[in-house]
Amino acid sequence: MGNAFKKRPPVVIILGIDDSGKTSVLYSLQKKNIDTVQPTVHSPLENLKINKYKMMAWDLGGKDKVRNLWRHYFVGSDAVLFVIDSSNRDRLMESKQELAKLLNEPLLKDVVFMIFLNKCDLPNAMTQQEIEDQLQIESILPPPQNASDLNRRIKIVTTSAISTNQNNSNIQDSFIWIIDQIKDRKKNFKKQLNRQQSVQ
Ligand SMILES: Nc1nc2c(ncn2[C@@H]2O[C@H](COP(=O)(O)OP(=O)(O)O)[C@@H](O)[C@H]2O)c(=O)[nH]1
Ligand SMILES: [Mg+2]
Repeated sequence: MGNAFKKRPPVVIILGIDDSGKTSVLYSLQKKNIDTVQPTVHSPLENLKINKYKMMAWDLGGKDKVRNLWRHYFVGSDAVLFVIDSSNRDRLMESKQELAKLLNEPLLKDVVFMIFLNKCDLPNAMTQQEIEDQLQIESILPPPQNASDLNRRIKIVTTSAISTNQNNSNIQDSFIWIIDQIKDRKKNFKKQLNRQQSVQ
């Protein structure tokens, strides 16, 4: 009998405040795979194919009023892709606040976090260093409770959803990193489980 749960592709939720470029990032990724994906009308749940791997992505709304709906997607998600508009200095703190909430969310404690500093093609975009100085990720992470908290899987990259081959491969590589991290996490989890069972 097939195990539907085990076989399901990894799920990523794409979050971030409105206008950061969440949908554009997804589109840019799909354009790259135009030969392999079926033409689909955009829906909140998109099926992706990254190299040989299947993945599912929730592209959720980021307006203030609908952000409280994000939590309904936490259970069952393997990764969060958090998108920041690096050209918008006025709203960087708003992004930081939302990111801090997510990083402190117990249901997301073990998921992989990928942070896109998007729109890096714009001339007024802040550099990664500038943004990291303001985000101070270390300061918004909850205090670690155990070893795995110390090794949270978080990566920050600059991206542009404007279609060029270089941008596409950047975004593509980031998704491959997400998939690798999810696989690694599952492997560790299985190892732990085996260890616990052998002790009992
Ligand atoms: N220059 C530039 N514009 C972008 C980029 N990503 C998104 N945009 C623009 O930003 C606006 C918001 O993008 P959208 O994907 O709808 O954002 P969402 O609300 O987070 O889904 C649109 O006008 C996009 O064309 C980018 O990487 N570079
Ligand atoms: Mg959108």
